[in-house]
Amino acid sequence: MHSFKKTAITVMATAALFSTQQVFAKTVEVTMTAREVDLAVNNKGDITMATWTYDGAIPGKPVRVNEGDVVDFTLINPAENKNSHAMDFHAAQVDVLNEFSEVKPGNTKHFKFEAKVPGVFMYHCGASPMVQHIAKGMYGIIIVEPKDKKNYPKADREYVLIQQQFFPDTETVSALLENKDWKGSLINGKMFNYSPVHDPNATKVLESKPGERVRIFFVNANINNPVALHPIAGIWDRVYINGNPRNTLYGIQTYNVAVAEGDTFDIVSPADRPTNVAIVDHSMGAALRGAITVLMNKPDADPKLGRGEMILIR
Ligand SMILES: [Cu+2]
Repeated sequence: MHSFKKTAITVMATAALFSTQQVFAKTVEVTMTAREVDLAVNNKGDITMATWTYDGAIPGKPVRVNEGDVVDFTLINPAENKNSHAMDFHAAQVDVLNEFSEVKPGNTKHFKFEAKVPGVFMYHCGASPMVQHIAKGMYGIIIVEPKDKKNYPKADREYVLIQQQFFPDTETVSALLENKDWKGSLINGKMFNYSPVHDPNATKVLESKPGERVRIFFVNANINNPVALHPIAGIWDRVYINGNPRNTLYGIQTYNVAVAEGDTFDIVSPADRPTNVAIVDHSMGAALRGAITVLMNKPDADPKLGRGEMILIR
């Protein structure tokens, strides 16, 4: 009797678990169009790059799903483009020769995958030569929200930051491979994008109120260099390696983000006073080329920033 009861409870609990998953799992349709356009990569607007992009912007739009969701993806490569393009979601477990294959101009590709592993992942174009497609701006982030949130406190604000090396000459692939002549660090597509302290033409910063938990979803889209991510005048409260709360570090000053890695960083600034933090790639050659982001913690922080669409400030 006792064992029957125990089994019955287990079966019921399992059924409840499955039904919960079925309620939350959904199919998320995502469509992107490859665009080959010139874009400014500095705040003044006088330095441009002949970019290849998803939907005409660097980075491509953030994709956000829940663990267990199915991503139903379509890539359109318009006939006016000169190059084949592709899509490689690091959150997918599929066939590189099938789902991730190249799409010629004038063609469209469609595939689905289940986002089984929670975390933050890079996506990028894998068309050949891949180094060139990434250096020209074809990348973004996919956030797979974890189901299990017991070790994942709710954030008050969330921001996406994606770093990329800028090469004025993206046509010489051999130079890209040798890491020669890179002149800038782009944060979400621009040098010193959110750093009016270092660039008088910068107009945007990240904002939060003192004491709020600010969560940074970070991707290193450099083609060659790791990123030493450090908050100047702060300490990372938590670093979730690969953005997965099962891999949590506490009280970290600097965390090294490998090329093509995504990590999540929480920072909680002092609650009793306004402060500023500069989020930098502490590799000086990258910081001084543009990898500095100001986070202002002030009582009148814009309530729209760090929420909804505004997790990525364009
Ligand atoms: Cu491409």
